[in-house]
Amino acid sequence: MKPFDLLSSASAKRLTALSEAMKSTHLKSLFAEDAERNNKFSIDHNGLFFDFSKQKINEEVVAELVELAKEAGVAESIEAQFSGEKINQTEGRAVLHTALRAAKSEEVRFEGVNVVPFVHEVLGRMEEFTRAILSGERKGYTGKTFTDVVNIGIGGSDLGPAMVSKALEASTNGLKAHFVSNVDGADLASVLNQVNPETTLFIVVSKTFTTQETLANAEAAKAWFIEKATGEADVAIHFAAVSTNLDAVGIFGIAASNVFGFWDWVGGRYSLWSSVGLSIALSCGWKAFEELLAGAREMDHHFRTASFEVNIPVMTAMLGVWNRNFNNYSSLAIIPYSQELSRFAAYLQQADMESNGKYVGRDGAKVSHQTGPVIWGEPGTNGQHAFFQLLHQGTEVIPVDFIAYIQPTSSFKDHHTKLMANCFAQSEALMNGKSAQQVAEQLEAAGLTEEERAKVAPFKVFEGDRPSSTLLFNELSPKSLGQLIALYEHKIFIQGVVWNVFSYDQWGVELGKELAKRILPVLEGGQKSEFDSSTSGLIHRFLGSSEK
Ligand code: G6Q
Repeated sequence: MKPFDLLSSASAKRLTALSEAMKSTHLKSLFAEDAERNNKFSIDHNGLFFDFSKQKINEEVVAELVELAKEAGVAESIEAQFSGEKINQTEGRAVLHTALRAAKSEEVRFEGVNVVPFVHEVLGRMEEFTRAILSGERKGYTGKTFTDVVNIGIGGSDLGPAMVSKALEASTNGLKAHFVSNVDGADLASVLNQVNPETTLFIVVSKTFTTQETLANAEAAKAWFIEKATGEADVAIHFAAVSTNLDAVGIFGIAASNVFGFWDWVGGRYSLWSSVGLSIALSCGWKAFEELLAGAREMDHHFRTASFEVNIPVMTAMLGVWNRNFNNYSSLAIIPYSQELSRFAAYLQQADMESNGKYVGRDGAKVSHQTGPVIWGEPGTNGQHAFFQLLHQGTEVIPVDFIAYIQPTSSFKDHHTKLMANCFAQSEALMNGKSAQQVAEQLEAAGLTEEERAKVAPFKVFEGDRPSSTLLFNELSPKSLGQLIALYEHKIFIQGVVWNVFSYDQWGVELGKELAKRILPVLEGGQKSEFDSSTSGLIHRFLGSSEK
């Protein structure tokens, strides 16, 4: 497929003109002029209501964004990805996380071979392992039933499982999950302080099994365990591994029956659906894991078959392109009104920024347009008492994705009503703002004199006209979570197509892995090496102080 140059495309030129024209129209007047606006700019699909009517768009903009998607070859790209083409060209790999959630009856071919039976073979082993652990059939070295699982991994081998497990643990049954990722020993120490070696299962998760942080944590956890247990033989009972590098796992000393593989056509940050999700299955139960996969599969089907106008991932992606490239908004806030999704923004930050935070186009030359925005966020209402000030009155416009659920997840039903009132009020306020006249009336009603009013009024005015979308699900369940994650995965993919970047490599991460390896031997005292004056200054100070 020939590289797509966003800014020289015909639809981009029209979108630039439309964005200029839209500048003089306030979002609230778009609502005032059209009673049907919410119906026009929303998609109701299988338990999810996607409301994008508070985006700064009109019908012409939407039609042009759809045109742009067509011009960029989105339909062809979707088919190329789903059918196992090696679209990750810089690593020479296919991108088939969708095959991980394919039904047993489906066929997904990679290099002529249907991979679905391999996927289901591993799923079958995971199910059996999960069942044996949760039923108490497999016990710890002193004969006790397992109570805790510690996932040792980082990046894609941590963020997805940690986010999902946190989101579903309260509504499901399984082991208590802990996640150790950082090579800061404080991370491991704090988890080891909470668990009992007799009843704890460790899962070392590393696609490559070469990642410094994970190997350091795994070795330390193993040493801690051996010291507490009756000997090295107990490692076979308490340690499992997930990796594509089975040789390295063998050298580490994990029993082959406790090793779960996956494939190089699964990117780290897209791997929670594979055996990387073993800690999800163990902490939430097998049924929940299966439902998570089913939810993602449902979204895959919608993505692959719905026409662009009513295709939630495609529309989400194209609205993001509209905001990034035609309105110059450089970041996107992700605000779930759900405490269970407290790790969702962190998860999405990796999925999105590691995929599309790239300035080199598919032709190897620097792109001439903006690519991935900064993704960040925290759950509401907490965020309201922290950074929402900047969303409402900061000098830069920051679009927001609100994520909310109609059904409460706790028995405190009144809390949920309050939570939703806050969520809806925030998107309303960002859109409407508060006019000088409204402020004047409020201040007058509060009894302020004219002089007092004049003094304080400018600070209390909100321009509004700030865009947001709301993803309103019926309920937070494994299925709806699967839908949500798959939705964003597909959004990221489509944006990569439009921005003409390779979304599935991560050379920035690889760089980090290389750099520390050069400095570590110097800090360990054995080697000399040349650095810039700042780096060597920091090294000398570290060595000087740590020697004292
Ligand atoms: C994800 C990235 C990265 C990776 C970690 C851990 O897409 O490649 O976050 O997941 O660096 O890598 P390993 O799983 O190989 O330890």
